[in-house]
Amino acid sequence: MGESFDRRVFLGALGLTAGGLACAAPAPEEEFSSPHELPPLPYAADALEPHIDGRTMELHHDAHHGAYVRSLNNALAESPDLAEKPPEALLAELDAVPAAIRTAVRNHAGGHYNHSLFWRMMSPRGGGEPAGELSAAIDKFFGNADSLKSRMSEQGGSVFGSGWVWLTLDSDLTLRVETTANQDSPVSQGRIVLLGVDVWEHAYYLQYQNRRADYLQAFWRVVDWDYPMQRYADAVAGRQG
Ligand code: MN3
Repeated sequence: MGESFDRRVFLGALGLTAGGLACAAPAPEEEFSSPHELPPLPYAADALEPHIDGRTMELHHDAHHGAYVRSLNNALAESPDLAEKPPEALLAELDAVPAAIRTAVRNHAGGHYNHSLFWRMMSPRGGGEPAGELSAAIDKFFGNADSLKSRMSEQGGSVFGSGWVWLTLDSDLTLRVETTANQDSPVSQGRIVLLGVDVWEHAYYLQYQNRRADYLQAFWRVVDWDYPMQRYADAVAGRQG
């Protein structure tokens, strides 16, 4: 009886009933039992310094990307068939997602997918220039790698509010620079993502404050060209196969 009284006094001091506390604090295992998982960063959080600072990377990955994963799992909790699909499959067929959860899936599958790729587009050994087939395609569509970088930096700088700037590949192997708002992904437009830069303020504000252009320049110093080169080669091989 004493224990029960203490519990009531404790909950009362917090301004909560027992039911309220249960709602406010879900059991930890509930947060990690759903199908989508936060992938670890492929390098230490501070590995991209001085270009992108470790605290930004830590918050961006753990807090922001982590929240997209949790919210996606929550949105899909009542839809086991959809919950088994990888995020790119959900994004490619948003019309097949029930209207009641479509916006949540668009935002959170987009956030999960976009960030999962983004971490791998950067490396402590990054920078430099693209090579191989991708380099030839960039030259064909944009003139050279510098003009691609300029175009992406310019369009990334012009995104109003939150969004991304992308280098994408169409099914006819057209390369394109495009932007999306919020966490919308080019996958929903039928494109393959080769490269992308997150221009949400959370991606740079701690280090660069309002200087998005400086952050975009910093991205080119850590870009891992091997990633889009491999994706391009896979896409060309898949089209020929
Ligand atoms: Mn982000």
